[in-house]
Amino acid sequence: MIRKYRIGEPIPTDSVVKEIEITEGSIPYFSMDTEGKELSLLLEKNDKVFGLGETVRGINKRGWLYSSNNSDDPNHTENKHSLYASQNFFVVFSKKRQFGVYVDTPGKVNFDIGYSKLDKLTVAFEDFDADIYIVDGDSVLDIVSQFRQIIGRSYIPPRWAFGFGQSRWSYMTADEVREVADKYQEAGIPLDMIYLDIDYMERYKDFTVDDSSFPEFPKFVEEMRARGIHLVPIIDAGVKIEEGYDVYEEGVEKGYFVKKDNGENLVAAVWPGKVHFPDFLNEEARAWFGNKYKVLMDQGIDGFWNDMNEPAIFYIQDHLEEVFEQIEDYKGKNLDVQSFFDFKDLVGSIDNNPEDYKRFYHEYKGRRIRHDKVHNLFGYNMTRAAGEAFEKLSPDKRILMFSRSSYIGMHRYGGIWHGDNHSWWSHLLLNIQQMPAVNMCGFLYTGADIGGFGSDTTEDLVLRWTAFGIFTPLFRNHSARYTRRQELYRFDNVPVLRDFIRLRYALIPYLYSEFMKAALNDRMLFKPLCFEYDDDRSALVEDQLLLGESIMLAPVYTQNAQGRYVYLPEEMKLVRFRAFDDYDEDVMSAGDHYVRAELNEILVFVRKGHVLPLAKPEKSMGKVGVSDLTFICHGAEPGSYDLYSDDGESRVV
Ligand code: MIG
Repeated sequence: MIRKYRIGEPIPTDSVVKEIEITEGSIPYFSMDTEGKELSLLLEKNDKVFGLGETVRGINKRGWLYSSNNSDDPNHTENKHSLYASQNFFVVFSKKRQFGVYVDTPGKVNFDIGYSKLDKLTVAFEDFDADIYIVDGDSVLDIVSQFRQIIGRSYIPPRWAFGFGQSRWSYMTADEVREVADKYQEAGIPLDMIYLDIDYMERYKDFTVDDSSFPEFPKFVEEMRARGIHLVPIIDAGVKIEEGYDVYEEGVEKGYFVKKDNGENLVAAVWPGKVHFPDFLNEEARAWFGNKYKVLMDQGIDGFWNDMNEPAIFYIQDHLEEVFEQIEDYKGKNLDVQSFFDFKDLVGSIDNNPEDYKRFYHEYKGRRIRHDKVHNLFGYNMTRAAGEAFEKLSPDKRILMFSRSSYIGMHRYGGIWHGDNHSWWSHLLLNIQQMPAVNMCGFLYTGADIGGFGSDTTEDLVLRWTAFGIFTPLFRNHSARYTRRQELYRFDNVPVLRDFIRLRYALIPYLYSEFMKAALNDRMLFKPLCFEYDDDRSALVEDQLLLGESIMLAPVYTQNAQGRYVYLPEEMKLVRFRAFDDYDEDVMSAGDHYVRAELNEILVFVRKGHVLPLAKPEKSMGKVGVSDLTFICHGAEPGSYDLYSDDGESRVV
């Protein structure tokens, strides 16, 4: 049962697609403090709080302050409060009680979950306007499914997007991209996608291709397709200000860019230098921008990633000018310590400055609204622009789309990647822990940058991270320019990595079936153990996940480990994979076990009464079939597994 309560006059977000009548009266479970502008409830000792999507820290969110305030922050350390997303749904549960809460409001929301006081949960938001949905159900999974039903079906990518993808910020030329394809081919490692970062564009202009470094682009796209590889270009939120550039000129002429108080277009700076931001919240502007993807689709492109859409801002022109003026005051003066820090701050706080989000306005649903009030909807609506356009531009075939920034509702139009992580062991664990939380909020097609984006990676980290990554729907190795190169063929353990990637392809019948079943039935793909097992121990496990109906994962995520402790809530069959056709099996009893896992081994546990189908790996997704399967069974017959299969590209109605 879902009840909807309204506080004040919330700005609509279009995240909930089902009509639900407003219930009058006080919101269950919470007490409301109108003056302090917060809702609060007391947590009991055994209450757990799961959800909130892509956030820092563990699966159980108790013990920290999370702030929904979409931020371009490339350092996902545990002292942070905000990452790129606002996914305001969580579930409170223990054996005694369970309920879900969705806080639907487009501005900043603070979730204090046992931070100020260990046993208190408060939800606070500045303008006290929100729709609050309270979800009651028989179990956590039931609560999540009910919630997912009201927000609409999750985005379904083409089947090829379950292949492996290689990316790096700094593939500068078509030849460099060819080399990546060649090296993968020589190494015998399957590859379905190569991602193009901002360097493919002509001076970072959206929907352009640099003709000198990527000549005859349609031909190049075609050449790569013939080798089984989809090129997936990036699109940024900012549109370069440049005379003669059609996107800029049309946007200005039609008034589709966000505006300042005085009605002028806001001038900001990002990679292209000075830019305007399209007003994705304005329906007409959204349709216009969405249609631009056609320029690249006409050249054979069938997948994209949307970046910098928090929006990330290097500086705002007006702010920069203010800084230059103020800097004059410091000239020639003897700076004391305080004025030195003020001076430093003046310049240092110019990018992604929260105050700058108050300097521009949107035309949203017939009203002019200051950006900070709807900040968390920006990336969502950029991706919605693409998603809505794809339905018209490509009515028959699914298009790959995922975004960095998000809000619930965007899950209908695209997936997400988990942003700029680092090549740190702690971020492998974070990747594991974020998977169920984003699923709860409707995001199924997701994955993190395998091997880590920032900082220099290490071979063992790449091995362990790839060993987990083979299970995530979006499976992409990506890294930042100037960091150590981390394409898989560069490491000594190429044969091991080849076997890992081939195992991914062998798992496709299972992974795709489970993904499709989750999408079509509003279910989760990755679940914490306690969503299915109600013993007390399962509720404390933060580093193992159930994936689909048949298996449990226990990834190794620590440096120099040769195995790990694994908790089994019931008897399971351990499958220690070295390759799709090289593994040992061992039925293990419920309880705690130390399980060996060398760098070349991947642990999978098959649940009792379940089956894991395996295909023959192929060098790209197009060839992976669903006939000629082998089955790893644990107290079940092969025929009991419900395989989902379709052509993998037609839109699902
Ligand atoms: O300011 O396009 O998260 O994946 O490689 C950095 C360059 C901009 C941030 C993305 C990252 C991408 C990078 N971008």
